[in-house]
Amino acid sequence: MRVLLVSANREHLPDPIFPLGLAYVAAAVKIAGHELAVADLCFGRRPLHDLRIQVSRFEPDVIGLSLRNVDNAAYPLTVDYLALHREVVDTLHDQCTAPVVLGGSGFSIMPQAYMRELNGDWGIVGEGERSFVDLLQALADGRSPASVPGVVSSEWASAAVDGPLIQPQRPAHWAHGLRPLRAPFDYARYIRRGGTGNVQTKRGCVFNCSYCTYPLLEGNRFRAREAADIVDEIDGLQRDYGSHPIFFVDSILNFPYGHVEAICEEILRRGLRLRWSCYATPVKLDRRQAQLMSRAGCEGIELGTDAVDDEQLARLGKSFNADGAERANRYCMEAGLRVCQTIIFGAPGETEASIRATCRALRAMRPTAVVAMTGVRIYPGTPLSLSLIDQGQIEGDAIGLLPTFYIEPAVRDFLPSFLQQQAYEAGNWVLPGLVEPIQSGSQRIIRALGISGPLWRLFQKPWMQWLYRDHFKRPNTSWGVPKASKRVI
Ligand code: B12
Ligand code: SF4
Repeated sequence: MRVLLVSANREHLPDPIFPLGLAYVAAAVKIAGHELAVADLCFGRRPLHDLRIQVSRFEPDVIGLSLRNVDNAAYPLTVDYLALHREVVDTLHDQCTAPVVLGGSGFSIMPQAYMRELNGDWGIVGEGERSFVDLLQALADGRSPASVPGVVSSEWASAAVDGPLIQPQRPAHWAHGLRPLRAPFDYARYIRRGGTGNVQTKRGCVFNCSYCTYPLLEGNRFRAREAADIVDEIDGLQRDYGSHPIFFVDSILNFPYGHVEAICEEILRRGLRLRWSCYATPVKLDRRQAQLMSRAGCEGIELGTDAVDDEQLARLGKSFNADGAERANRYCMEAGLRVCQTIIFGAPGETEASIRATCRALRAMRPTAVVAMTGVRIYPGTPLSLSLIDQGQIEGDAIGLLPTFYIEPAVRDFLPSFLQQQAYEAGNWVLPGLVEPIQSGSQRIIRALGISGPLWRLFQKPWMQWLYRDHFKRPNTSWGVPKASKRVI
């Protein structure tokens, strides 16, 4: 079959992100023997025009459309990608009769809403490698793909909410014999513009943090690749595209204990000089782990701490306490790693006292940067949204594509200006949705100067703190930003 794979993501902040998931699907499609073309809408001034031309030239039998982001999950300056997604699907339907198959993380979080809203012909929830190839086979044989695990149909989407349960495919050895097919995309451009390449070493997360979608997307057990296979992939990337930093896209790289250690030891055994960064949890993060990561080229670690207050951590469903968070931060800093603390303010149960406690602790911890979210974006199926439905605070079908945030009523008025004051004083805080540290123009200049890697690392430089503080002189705080386009409960 002639298969066109389209990536709809045009977000360039914090960086343009190479469509790794679609590259995995592309690899599976190619191995299955289909004729393949890709359309990446990330760059280019007239993406829909270019897409139209490509569709009419290639004449696909089936189109796979990757929808990565629902919105930017930031409050109050929320960026919603639905209008773009709608335009892309309409363009595809106008241009040809090939069925459009929706997939990707954004789609998988709310498949029913997307199918209805975008008028997709088919959808695949979760991992696409096997399901998409099985769907292509069914279409080629003239069968309905409706019974393929993970596949949803337009009939399913229009049925009542409690339609048949979707069972995404989650093979244990998902990467066996499979490498993302980067060649048809412009990976080199992403490195130039985005600063980091991306590699996945395992799927899943065993934790159950109240607001988090990752276990829903990838399953709640870990399915890991062999260290040698991972390092082979990275080594190959450095040879093919020149030396460049890598971001490990795993939900958390440093858990279970032993996983990141094996990767680091393999990097050191081969004598590779790499630069990489990752998401990590404070759980079991000890001195040895931090030092090993540092020696193996880790230049920055984004610690999913969320709060530094015991009661608030318990309410968020975290598996560590404030002491654990402070210890993990200290071990990383002592090992020479740069640390970005990611924090969520305003989740259920938050009080002025817990906010102040977290801010005090962060001041004492002195991480390289802090990314602090105001409120929590609510997604279907998370422990948080289930409990809000249970308590009658929101209807189940109200949690969908309209960006909906929870901000604890007791701190709703106090939080934004307090956080801005903290950020102003600290000089190294990022408040997504409140005060952006960087605009796309400055981002392009920084990248053109050859600065690669996660941009939050720049906060170690006093000039960056000074520049960033300047933003507060004319805060964009947005208390007047469109209200109809989002909801707060
Ligand atoms: C790593 C990561 C980042 C890193 C990326 C670094 C890098 N260099 O790659 C950083 C920190 C920069 C980042 C930024 C953002 N991210 Co992010 N990120 C992730 C994360 C953890 C992993 C993404 C990934 O690469 N997965 C690995 C690949 C292989 O999986 P995949 O893309 O899902 O693809 C599989 C399936 O989805 C499916 N599939 C994909 N495409 C298609 C197409 C078809 C046709 C089919 C059939 C199937 C299919 O098959 C693939 C292979 O199995 C996810 C959460 C998660 N666990 O998924 C969030 C996630 C994707 N991010 C999200 C968001 C919101 C963002 C931001 C907008 C803001 C933010 N708050 O961080 C920005 C946007 C940046 C941009 N330019 O687009 C959301 C998107 C959904 C949503 N809620 O809107 C997610 C899901 C997290 C969440 N909150 O729920 N992110
Ligand atoms: S927040 Fe991190 S540790 Fe918690 S469930 Fe999500 S990915 Fe796992």
